[in-house]
Amino acid sequence: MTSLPQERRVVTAIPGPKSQELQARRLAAVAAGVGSVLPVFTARASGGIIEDVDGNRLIDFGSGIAVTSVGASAEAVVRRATAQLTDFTHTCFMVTPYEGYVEVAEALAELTPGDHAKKSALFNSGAEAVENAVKIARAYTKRQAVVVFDHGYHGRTNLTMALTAKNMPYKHGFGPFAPEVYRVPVAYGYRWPTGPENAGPEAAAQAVDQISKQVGADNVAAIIIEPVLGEGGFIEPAKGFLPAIRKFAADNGIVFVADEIQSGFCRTGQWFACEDEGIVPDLITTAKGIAGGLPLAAVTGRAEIMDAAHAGGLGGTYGGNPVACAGALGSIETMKELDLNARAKHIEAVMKARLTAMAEKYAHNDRFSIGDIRGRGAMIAIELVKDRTTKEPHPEATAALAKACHQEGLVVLTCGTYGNVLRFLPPLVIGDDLLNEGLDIIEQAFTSV
Ligand code: PLZ
Repeated sequence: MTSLPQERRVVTAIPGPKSQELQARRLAAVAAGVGSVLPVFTARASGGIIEDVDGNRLIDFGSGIAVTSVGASAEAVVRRATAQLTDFTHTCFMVTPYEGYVEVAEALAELTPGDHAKKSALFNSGAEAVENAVKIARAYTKRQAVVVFDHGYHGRTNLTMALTAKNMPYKHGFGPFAPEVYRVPVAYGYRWPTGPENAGPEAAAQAVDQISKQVGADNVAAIIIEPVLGEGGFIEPAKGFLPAIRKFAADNGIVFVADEIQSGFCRTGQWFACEDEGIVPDLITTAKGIAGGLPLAAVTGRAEIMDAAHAGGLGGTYGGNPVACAGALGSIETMKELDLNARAKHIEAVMKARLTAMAEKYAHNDRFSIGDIRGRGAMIAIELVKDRTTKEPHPEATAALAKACHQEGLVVLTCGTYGNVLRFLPPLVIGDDLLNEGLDIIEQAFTSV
């Protein structure tokens, strides 16, 4: 296990000379289509710190896109994965199974919402989990259509590109896309024309109307939604929206799928973000935070739906790899032991208080404003606009703020359909000192940009 001093340290320009050398090699050898937010090459990472090859220590407000919630080298993850590596690396669960896979499925049945009988199938990536949720829902309902939402993100494979809303960079030039995918409005409170208080019921009514009139409820196999939309801008659907859509699905025999790949596993201060409004999904997709950085994903749901796919219809060579399963068991153990849900809520309180003060302080900045502060737990974002009245998105200021943070040794990410959302996803184990220092850097960026 790596144990790094939990202190920021900037000793070179960022990126430093060794990172720049590696970046030159990388540009010659790695395809241009694979980008990096910050070309600082990692040497070690633990807790809230990423140490680069030049000896800089960066504060991590990204968690490798919401993955390393327990830290990037959590003791229990490393211990269990190492023991598993020594025992065996792979047999393929479809050839000769092993206990770790079953234990992960049991843990998922215990942790996901609802007390009905549940089953799981394990995969390698979030996109693969979402694809399989669609396969399962189609097998169960014997219907084809899939409904997704504005600003939704579900992956980069062919089917999940079709499910993802945003063209650039995810879909542009990569079509044709899978058929029978229909997109309907989501209750984006900040940008809802009649105001956030009307967004929930109005967006739900529009979505239901479009599904009923344009697709036909009887043709719909699945409705897939992120309970907090991630890449689309950390949009919490306005209250009442999710329950209304969930009810419409139940009333019409449609499989309701919560994509909790980014929002799940303590990220929002609950095991799953859909619990916030008491939603019990039929199927739930998980990945990212589940395994402390090892590649693992799952579809979990009602046993009768999960069992609808014929034997041999689901799977893959590596799905539920034993080392990744061991990592997941270590990650879940850590989340319980350290009560990371409580920790996420604490992070929310600290961040929102500081960001609210910053929004007021910089309200009269004539270059940009914080239009909205939102998110739950350690999934917090600010939406930047040119003007609070027109709400015109300000992607340039967002990029400049992110860059200013990077240069001071704080890893932050952007997101949003309009590229104007600065998002914060610290590891849940980050200490208060680092958290506040990160916020200081963000505040400094507001004055320097
Ligand atoms: N569903 C809700 O957030 C992955 C991807 C970033 P994979 N999000 C980060 C990028 O630019 O590729 C994600 C998600 C939700 C599905 C996925 C897909 O998960 O493990 O990346 O396939």
